[in-house]
Amino acid sequence: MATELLFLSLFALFLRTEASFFEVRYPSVVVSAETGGNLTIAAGPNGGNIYMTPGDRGTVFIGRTDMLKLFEVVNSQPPIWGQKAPYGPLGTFLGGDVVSIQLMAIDPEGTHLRFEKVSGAFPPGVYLDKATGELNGTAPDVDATYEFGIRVIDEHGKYADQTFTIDTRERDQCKSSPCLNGGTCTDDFGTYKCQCTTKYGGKTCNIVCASQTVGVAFNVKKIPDAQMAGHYSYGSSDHKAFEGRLGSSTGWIGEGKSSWLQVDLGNLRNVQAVSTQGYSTTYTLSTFYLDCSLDGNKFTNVQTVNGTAELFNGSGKQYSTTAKQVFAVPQTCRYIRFKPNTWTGTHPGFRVEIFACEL
Ligand SMILES: [Ca+2]
Ligand SMILES: [Ca+2]
Repeated sequence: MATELLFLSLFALFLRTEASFFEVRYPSVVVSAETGGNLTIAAGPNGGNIYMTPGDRGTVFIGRTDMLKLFEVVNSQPPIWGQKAPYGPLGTFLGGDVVSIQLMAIDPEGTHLRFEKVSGAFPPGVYLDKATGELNGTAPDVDATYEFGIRVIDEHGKYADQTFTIDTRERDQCKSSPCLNGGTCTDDFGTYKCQCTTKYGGKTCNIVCASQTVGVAFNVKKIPDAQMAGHYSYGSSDHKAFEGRLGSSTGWIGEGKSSWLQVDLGNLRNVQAVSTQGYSTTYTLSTFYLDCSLDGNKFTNVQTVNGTAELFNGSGKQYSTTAKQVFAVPQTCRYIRFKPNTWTGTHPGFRVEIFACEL
């Protein structure tokens, strides 16, 4: 021990005096420095080893490189996939099914793993959690096979790739018989379509069209003012077409039989009924015809089952009473014209609502 201290003291002395050369020889080790700055540590001639042993929480640096860390990285093994190799089918999912799959991999060194997609495509609606390796989402409603490559990477940058597949199958959305009231179901991708019988409409044929207002009425006004027009209005009167709304305090007044009040529904609809009220004791509606048009240009009259123009009833003298009239034959129309035929008082004056389903 005393000898070791002596050598260390000598070593320090050489450094303090900025020696350009020194050489320390001990029975089994040589430490030498040259003027050029090279330092040699050599084991002695008897096959000795050289050990560089850091403290419990220390390490060994060469330059700025942590050698223990470097060896850890060099020796680190890539992660190992737990799934079938080299091809991993992850399952078959019906459209709309919840997809929840944990990709399994381990690192022999036990470092934290992250996951990345390196090729292919996930099913639309399915996503990878890069931190946990979970695939989550909802299976698309199509018959398809999705193939994708996932790379699992450890904290040393070592990685392993694996290819997986997910199969999806289209679900029969008609299986639950969603169409009501005699409607016919057609399956589609992610949805279904109902072909409703005549009187019904809506996604599931749950709407009775003759009870479904389009919203002309004054307190609803789904039909904007600009979609109402009057022809041959009374004395070019102050009463505008848009006043002809059921429940309005005023109404639309026409000159006579050649006058009409038109409502543009904005799109084609399955029209099945109308309601009217008169305007006042002077301006009423007793009977009327209806014209229907797909394009606002060519109009045809709403007919009975016999093919003759159907004559509808208003409320006549009971002008404030609402008279509802259901068509004998439902019509597909965008434009509806109310054409007064008879009235009490001096002129036809009235307010309207229309009942229809969206097509
Ligand atoms: Ca590793
Ligand atoms: Ca389907």
